[in-house]
Amino acid sequence: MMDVQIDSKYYIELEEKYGAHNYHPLPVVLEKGRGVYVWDVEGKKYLDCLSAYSAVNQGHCHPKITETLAQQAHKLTLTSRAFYNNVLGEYEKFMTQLFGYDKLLPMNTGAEGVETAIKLARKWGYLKKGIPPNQAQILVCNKNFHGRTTTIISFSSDPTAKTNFGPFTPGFIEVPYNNIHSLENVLKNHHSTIAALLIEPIQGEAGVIVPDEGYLKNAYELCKKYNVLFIADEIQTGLGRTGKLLACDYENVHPDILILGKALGGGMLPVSAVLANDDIMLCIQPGEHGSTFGGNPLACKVAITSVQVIIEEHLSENAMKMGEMFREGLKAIQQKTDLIETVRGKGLLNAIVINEKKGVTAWDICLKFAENGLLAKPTHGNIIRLAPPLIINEEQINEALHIIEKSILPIK
Ligand code: IF1
Repeated sequence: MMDVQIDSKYYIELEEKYGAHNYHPLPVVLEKGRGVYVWDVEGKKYLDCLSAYSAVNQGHCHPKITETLAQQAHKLTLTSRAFYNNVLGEYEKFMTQLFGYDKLLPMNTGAEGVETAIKLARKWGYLKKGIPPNQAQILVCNKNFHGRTTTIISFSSDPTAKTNFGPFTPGFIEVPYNNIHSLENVLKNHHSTIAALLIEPIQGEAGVIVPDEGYLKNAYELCKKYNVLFIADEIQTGLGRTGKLLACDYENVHPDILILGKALGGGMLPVSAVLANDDIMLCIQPGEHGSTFGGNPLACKVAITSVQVIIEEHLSENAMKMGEMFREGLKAIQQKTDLIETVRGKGLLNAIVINEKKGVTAWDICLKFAENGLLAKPTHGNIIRLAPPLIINEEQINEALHIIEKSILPIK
């Protein structure tokens, strides 16, 4: 067999030939990660400004999390929930006491967490609010992103996410995001059959849409007024990403149902969690919901360490500080070019909106970033999300800003 050149091209062709084409990745083949950096198969180093969509808040291959993973992997990894195990209860106690809830329902992916929250809210709606059978409605926001399952895309407003995947799950009413009057009108007119509002505190996929100050608090108060559960999807915004442990903390909103995921697994395993108090959580009784891997000892042990790292290394506070520095630097670059229309974000969940009228696309710019050693990817065409791991320091923020400036300014 002729010598095959094992390089990026080789791996890209493998995925092209043998893998489903459900993504269009940047032409970068990664082999190693540590902290805020990743390396491709040619040994080129990149500063990661995507963090696997906020699943690597603690940095790549965090030594403490890797150590926990390795230790537990030699002891006990999966029991199913047919039996108890000596990790799940400890994890549930740790998480419920940290976030202030009675109970936690462990799942794996973010979408499973969202599906669990939907089922829980509907159950509560029937058993506790007295909504007539099969008439529960859940309010969702325009431009939402909560995952890729058939029910979740049923309430997506993105044609790409839903076209030709029907028929769709009923029972969802769309309201405009960041519009308290529309929310109040819908609640006033339909509250008797509305079980919950499902909301992202900041809309990630939509392009890091930060709502007006007070919107979340007012939405929460309206939900209280109309006996509607407030479900916060903090899968992307939670665990320090926006500069607080939860994005809801900015407005002292304590969601009735809290959904966590992504960085809960420390960039190692899919771990998601739904937290709620007994009057909601106990609406689901044995046999009514579950998952083969949900609550497995390996994932729970990793999740404890993942959250401990966020707290012990003050990653929320660092995200707040580094995020402010990052946005300031991005705004300084914005002054020197008309390619950047907007800079926005909170903590280390940021985005720049590219003025594509100049004939340069956000994709072209991300290719240039990669050439210069920084990884980022566009969302919704002309928006580039910039979300490095929360361990990033000042020197690395300046390194990122230098690469961004060096990539954008020469483009006329
Ligand atoms: C893809 C987006 C980000 C999420 C929120 C639930 C989930 C996600 C707020 C589901 C997942 C991921 C999915 C991934 C890309 C990425 C993404 F662009 F798709 F929307 F981050 F913004 N709630 N987001 O952001 O969690 O089931 O994936 O564990 O599907 O392309 P999951």
